[in-house]
Amino acid sequence: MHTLGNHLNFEQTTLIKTQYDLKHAINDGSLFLMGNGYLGMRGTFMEAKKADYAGIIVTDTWDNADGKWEELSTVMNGLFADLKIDGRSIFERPWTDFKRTLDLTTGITTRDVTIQLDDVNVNIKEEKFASMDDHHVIGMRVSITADGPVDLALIQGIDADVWSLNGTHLKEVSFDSNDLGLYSQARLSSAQDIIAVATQCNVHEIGKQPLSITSKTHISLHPDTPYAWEQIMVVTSSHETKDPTLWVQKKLEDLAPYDSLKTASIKAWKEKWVPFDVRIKGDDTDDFALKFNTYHALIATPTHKPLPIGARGLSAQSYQGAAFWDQEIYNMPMYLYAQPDVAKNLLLYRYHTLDGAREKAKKHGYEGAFYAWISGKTGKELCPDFFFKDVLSGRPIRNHFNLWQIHISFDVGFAVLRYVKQHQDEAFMRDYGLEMLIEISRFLASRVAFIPHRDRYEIIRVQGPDEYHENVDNNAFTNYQAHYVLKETLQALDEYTPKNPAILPRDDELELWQSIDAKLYLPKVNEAGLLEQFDGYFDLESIVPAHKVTERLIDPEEYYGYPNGITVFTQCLKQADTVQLFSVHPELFDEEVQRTNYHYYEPRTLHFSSLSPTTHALVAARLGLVDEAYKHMKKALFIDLLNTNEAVSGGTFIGGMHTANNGASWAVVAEGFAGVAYDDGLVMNPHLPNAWESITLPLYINGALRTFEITHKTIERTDESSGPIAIRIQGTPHTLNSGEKITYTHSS
Ligand code: IFM
Repeated sequence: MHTLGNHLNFEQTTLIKTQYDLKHAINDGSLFLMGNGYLGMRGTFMEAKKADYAGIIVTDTWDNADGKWEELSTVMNGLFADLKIDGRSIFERPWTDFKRTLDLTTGITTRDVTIQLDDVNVNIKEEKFASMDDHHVIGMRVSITADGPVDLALIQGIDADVWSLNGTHLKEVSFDSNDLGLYSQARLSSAQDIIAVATQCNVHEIGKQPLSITSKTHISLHPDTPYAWEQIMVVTSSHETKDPTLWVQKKLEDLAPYDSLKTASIKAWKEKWVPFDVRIKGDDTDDFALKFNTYHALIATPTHKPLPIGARGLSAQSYQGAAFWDQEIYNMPMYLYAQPDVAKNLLLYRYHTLDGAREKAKKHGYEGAFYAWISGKTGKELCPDFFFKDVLSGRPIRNHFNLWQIHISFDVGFAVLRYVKQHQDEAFMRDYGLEMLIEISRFLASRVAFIPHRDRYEIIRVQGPDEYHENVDNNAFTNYQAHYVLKETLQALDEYTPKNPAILPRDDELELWQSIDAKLYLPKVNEAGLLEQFDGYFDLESIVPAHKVTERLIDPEEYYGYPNGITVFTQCLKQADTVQLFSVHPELFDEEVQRTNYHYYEPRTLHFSSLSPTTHALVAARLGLVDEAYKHMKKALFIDLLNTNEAVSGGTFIGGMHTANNGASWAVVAEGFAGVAYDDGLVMNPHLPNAWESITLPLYINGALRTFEITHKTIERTDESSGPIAIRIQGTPHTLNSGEKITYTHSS
């Protein structure tokens, strides 16, 4: 067994914890999450309730219960079970020999615990999984044994007393039962949507409670009569079927036995892992931590329908279960290289939310598509105007994330272009992509300002990814990203004919776009080789290292950013926008410029965004700054495992899995250390950390999955598929057939 820290260990592909403390329940519930992109069942135990942060979060259930936060709902828990001894829950008794596990390859979690009674010990073994084969199903098997006689009351049922972050979503909860199982239906509080849950378990006696339906079984446990039960829950909503209750009833009728469901899920997981199964040789901990992050990225990603990846996936309702730019910039690369169908599905989600983006643009006086900063099902803006508080005055702060982080639209356009170029999906471009690009360019054209005395277009009053500096002009990341999308859109208009010609820009629009393409201000590198993050950034107070700025806090809970937080009039950054720019557009600046800027901005960066470590690791690795890259990669790999980031910011709960970081960890290995890129063909410029011997990397290329074994000196193709692969290594073109190996030398 290997130690990770925080009482966490691992053995091969299994995460293990041998200590239980309610204080860690929020975090543990996320770490041991089970899921399948449709639902996430928090890693809590059978007897857990609201106070233990029990929750099953189902995608496509957005609802606003408190009038402020529209978020995904937690649904009724059909896997509730408790064992009472003399009327007291096992939760209230001393536990010994506690061990919980999560097998990343099968998604199965277990708990093994002994409950100490006066003269008897009762051992409980609990096993659970969210089916990867049938997304509506979660199964649990529990077995109990005792070393002496004891009478137990087993209570099983559907519990609506679940954790919900911002208000109670489940209204008009009703319960029912028949010979097959227990049923519950609820209406979401603001939406008219219906949630239905059914549970199959051993029903002996039915007793109703206001918030749950339970069945009670008396068990006389003896050392030679172990007892076990299986409980299987199914769930759906009115987004999927007209009559959810009927649907779950039917589902119970046809339900396969527990073992068959489990076998099918294990098989589906095995297939799921094939394209994502990156191996790191040389450091077992890094290898495990990468797998852990990939597991969480996978279970956060809906694949059954075009729906968004939430910033905390399906691990908690924080960040509203909604998509940010994280989806296109941090989660997308893994899918672009390993399973492009999933990347396409995510882009289709953005296509289906075009109307929401159009509405947002119109509302604020612009044209085209201004994508929501926080985007749920329809793409309407979910980001409230007020969410941080000035802790010194108690007054709310108006942050402008929803209005000024306009880079979101260009990030979506950038992802469309990446996908189409890398996978030559012309049909996608004709049917969907072009329309998105046109609407994004329209938005840009209505958002830029022409400054006559400088004879150029500028993008003023924005907020870059570095959220501590709001209301800035000509943010380098935003301007370059906008320009790239516009330039490529103009080119795409020459190359592709859209399915629907009515979407094409008018001639006067085209003329304006060409003028913006020619005259959009793109900040240039100064004499010192530096690119200014935004106009006037270099005039701000320089504090190095950035952490020194925290000495100025009056209250530890103070918000650091706009309008007058401690970083605002300084060069201290939440994350560095120029480094961010290099991460998506390495082709725009030579390596020396990137290195100079990296060394300037990194010491000024607080890395208080969970997105920051992977961005820095990726850029540093590409630049051959291997130790620096590895330092940031280590941080990224352990953000969740070691619970390093704050769960509350400015009074708002932001805990749960850091899904962008989970997905981007894969990207750092592939695009950073293995140096993979797509530039009219596959490119590889590896820079492996000293601690690693090799990376085994499956990549989806030319319509099939190929595998590469990359060491400090060689790249070998290890898959058995036929046909050569063209690959540029350190600038030299090669072709690699299965079993062939190339020796390379470092360019830097
Ligand atoms: O999208 C990010 C943002 O850049 C920083 N705050 C958290 C968001 C969700 O991860």
